[in-house]
Amino acid sequence: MGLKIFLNDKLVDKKDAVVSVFDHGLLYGDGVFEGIRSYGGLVFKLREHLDRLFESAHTLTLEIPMSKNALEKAVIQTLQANRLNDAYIRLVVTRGTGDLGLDPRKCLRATLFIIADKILLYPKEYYEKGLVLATVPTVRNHPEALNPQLKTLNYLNNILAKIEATNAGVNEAILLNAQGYVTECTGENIFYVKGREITTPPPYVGILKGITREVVMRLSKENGFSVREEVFTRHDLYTADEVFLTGTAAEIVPVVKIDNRVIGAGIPGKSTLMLMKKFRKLTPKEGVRYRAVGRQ
Ligand code: PXG
Repeated sequence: MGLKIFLNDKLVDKKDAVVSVFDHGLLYGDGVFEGIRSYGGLVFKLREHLDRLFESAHTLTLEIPMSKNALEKAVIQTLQANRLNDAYIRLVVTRGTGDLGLDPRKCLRATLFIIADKILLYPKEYYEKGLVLATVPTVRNHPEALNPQLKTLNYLNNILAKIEATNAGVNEAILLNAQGYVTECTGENIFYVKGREITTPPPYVGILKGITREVVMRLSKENGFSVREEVFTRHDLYTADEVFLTGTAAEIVPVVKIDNRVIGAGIPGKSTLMLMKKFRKLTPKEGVRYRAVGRQ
């Protein structure tokens, strides 16, 4: 049995899961998405992901053709149809099919699809040895141009940064904003640890308000750290005890080198390792449970 995709209002075979070349998601990147994970038959923070999806769509005046409750059911239906207990879920809503002009009013109905598949985990060595990062020339989108808080289908800002990181021979990019403050990586938020303080940039510098970021801020407080959301520069990262990234795909991943400066002892730090352990305990607990299905 092949992969089943939820398209608009029903499950279809992968080969039938196609959208029009006139879809404005494709023609203009006009749409929104979420990347979600399930762990042992529980969709981690599904409600928070749906809230963010609806908020991004609201600002784009994009009407999602389904209620939040119906969408929650559709996600679970897709997981069950594919017999997945641990999965990566991609939820996409586009403006829909229109004409060759960019006017969204020409698109009568949004296109919605849900892909659920086995997760492609980051290599184990990223967690054991830590990542090497570099700041890249591409500046993060200005919040008054395309606010990074909107999780839209227009990811070229991030893709350009990723290309630059690859060209520089490092694992991941750090994007600064137009003022030179640290924002985030291409698909992860950034944190640094100094003593008993953990700092991450505030949303107004121009970042996606990551759901993992929120969880990690809470976990840090619960474990005796003071957590600050403050603007900072690369210097603060270079001189930190520890640096780590957070995201749905990455979870928590240590960083050991930035722009050729060794961070702390040059190995994953003890606070990062502690948070990674606590986070992994939490993932099969906080979210929406569904009936786990057979073996995978
Ligand atoms: N910043 C950016 C720019 C992101 O795209 C995050 C931070 C972390 O947010 P969450 O809510 O996941 O903690 C993201 C998330 C993918 C993929 O397939 C990307 C993300 C999430 C899941 C999958 O590239 N980005």
